[in-house]
Amino acid sequence: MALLEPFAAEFNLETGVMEASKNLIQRRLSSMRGMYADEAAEAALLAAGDPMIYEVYTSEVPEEAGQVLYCTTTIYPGRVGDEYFMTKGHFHSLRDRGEIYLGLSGEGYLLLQTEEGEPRAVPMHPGTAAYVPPYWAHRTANVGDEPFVFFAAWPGDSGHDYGTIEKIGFPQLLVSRDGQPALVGNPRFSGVTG
Ligand code: S6P
Ligand code: ZN
Repeated sequence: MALLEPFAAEFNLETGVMEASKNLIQRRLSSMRGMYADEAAEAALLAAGDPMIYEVYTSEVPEEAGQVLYCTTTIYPGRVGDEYFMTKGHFHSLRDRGEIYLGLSGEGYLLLQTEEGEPRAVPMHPGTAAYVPPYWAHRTANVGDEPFVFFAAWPGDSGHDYGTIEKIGFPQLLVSRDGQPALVGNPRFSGVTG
């Protein structure tokens, strides 16, 4: 493993913007087609201009064992039908790699599931350190009216498996009910992986 020079990155706690980052990932609704339950609402939003759902400023640390990768994620406020704007979500390719999230700004939820489809949900606020244990798929959603911003750090060799979530979804949907976040069963959840 190469000997890296120590360094520091500055980022904005309100917006999540990491000025020095050359790696900005932008996810519009069109890049996550089919992940929201309400297909008619998705089609209407796509026709109305394809909203930005979330942005990720990533570190430039090598993706290898022993390194610690980090990023900031900014999920914009909004819903597709009743369902709050959210990330795609993933398992780590190496399933026994965990992760730590730190809420910086706004209000959100961390949604998780095991490979057996056992769900969990953790509310996140500024100052919440939410732990993603090894083996749990994870996705975040913005349940407030402002951008939801959080910092994440995870092992450099984790890798990302998006395909499993694209195929099976999450067991629970996070929706707005009378203006409050509520978890409901996902009727399209296709269950256990494999
Ligand atoms: C990476 C970590 C986060 C997400 C980011 C976007 O392991 O969990 O940095 O990458 O929040 O979510 P997603 O599901 O599109 O990668
Ligand atoms: Zn992750």
